[in-house]
Amino acid sequence: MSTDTEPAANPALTDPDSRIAVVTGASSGIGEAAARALAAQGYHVVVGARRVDRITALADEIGGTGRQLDVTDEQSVTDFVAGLDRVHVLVNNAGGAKGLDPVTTANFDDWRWMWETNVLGSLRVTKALLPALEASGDGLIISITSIAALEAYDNGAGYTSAKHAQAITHRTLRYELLGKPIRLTEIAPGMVETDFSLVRFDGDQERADAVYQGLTPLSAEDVAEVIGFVASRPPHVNLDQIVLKPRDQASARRNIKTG
Ligand code: 8X3
Repeated sequence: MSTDTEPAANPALTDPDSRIAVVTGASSGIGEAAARALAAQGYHVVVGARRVDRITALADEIGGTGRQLDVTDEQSVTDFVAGLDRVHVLVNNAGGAKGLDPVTTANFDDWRWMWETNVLGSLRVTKALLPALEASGDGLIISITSIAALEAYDNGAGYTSAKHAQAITHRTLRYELLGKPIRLTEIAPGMVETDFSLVRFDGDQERADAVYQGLTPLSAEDVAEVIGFVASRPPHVNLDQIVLKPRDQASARRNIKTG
């Protein structure tokens, strides 16, 4: 099924027997791999991202639904969730890092982008889908945070503060939704070789490649396998928080290259 301009047009979305998963930031990396993993488990996956050509191709490939999504735009989120009355799994994956500057020279545009995507973007999508997650009778919210949600490091405050805020919002929901049929899992990856560093370094391929040279990072598929595991647990099992790093990385700033 390709890009869906009539929100409820795909019968899988309203079929009471189908299990629906929603993945944000699905045009590449962890989001794309997660969409594939969930589709392989039989979910009808609704994939969202700004790059409509990418999500259309992915939706075609996995038999899902592709819808354009900009998580920083309220109207885009409203359009994205239209007709989604029952959702079993939401993977909040959209987000990322921009820049690696000390606080003293913080770039406000970079900070705004990181807070808009990671924090407010995840909040916006989650808020919009909470009724559908509850209506499914067995909802699951997976937030892809980062080890940057657990640590502070030099020059990383724009990203670490945004990831901490995203994670705290997620963890707060775990308390506030207690008693409702919605599980919450935070997945906090370390180094994953995707376009993460390319975005962080504004398209500087050489600088991005250097991050992963000399060690073996996680792949998007490594993280997606964990997402698939979480989504395949029975409804009474809540995996609260999962931290995964490459063997070669001990913390955000310590790996086999830095010692
Ligand atoms: C990114 C984690 O370790 O690459 O979310 O800085 S790390």
